[in-house]
Amino acid sequence: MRIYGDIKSGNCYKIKLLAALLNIEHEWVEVDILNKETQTDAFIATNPNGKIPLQELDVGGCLSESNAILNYLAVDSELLPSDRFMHAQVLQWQFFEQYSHEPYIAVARFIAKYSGLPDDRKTDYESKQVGGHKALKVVENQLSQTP
Ligand SMILES: N[C@@H](CCC(=O)N[C@@H](CS)C(=O)NCC(=O)O)C(=O)O
Repeated sequence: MRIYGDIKSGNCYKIKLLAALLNIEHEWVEVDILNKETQTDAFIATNPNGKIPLQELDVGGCLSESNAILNYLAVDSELLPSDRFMHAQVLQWQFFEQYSHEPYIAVARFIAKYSGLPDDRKTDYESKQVGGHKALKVVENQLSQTP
């Protein structure tokens, strides 16, 4: 199994972390997004959305979207509950992460840490703060109840 990713990206790191926790053998192929390696014809042929992480399965086929990959890898492990409600709660947090956390915190981090907070992105960076803090408050609240 091959995983294409950038270890500095949260979406990719969580795949690497899960693979490590579950001792899943894989080949990690580092992809440079700043160098537009996700936008080549060869890459787009594997993921039309042109994004990492991307999993190339050893049984053939490719899977994109970090949380789809996490679910694929975690099936039948102690990290993915088989109980219906608990499984849905995992999905609930994963959808929350993609809709309410990642678009603010990951994007703000990208602008600041990858791009060096250039002047022409400062307004964009500032616009992510309210949503990011709201998401962190939700996470803090949950962690205070179920640490
Ligand atoms: N919803 C996707 C987001 C993937 C994503 O945004 N990947 C970024 C890196 S974190 C990327 O590939 N950016 C390069 C590009 O858009 O060309 C997921 O969870 O996998």
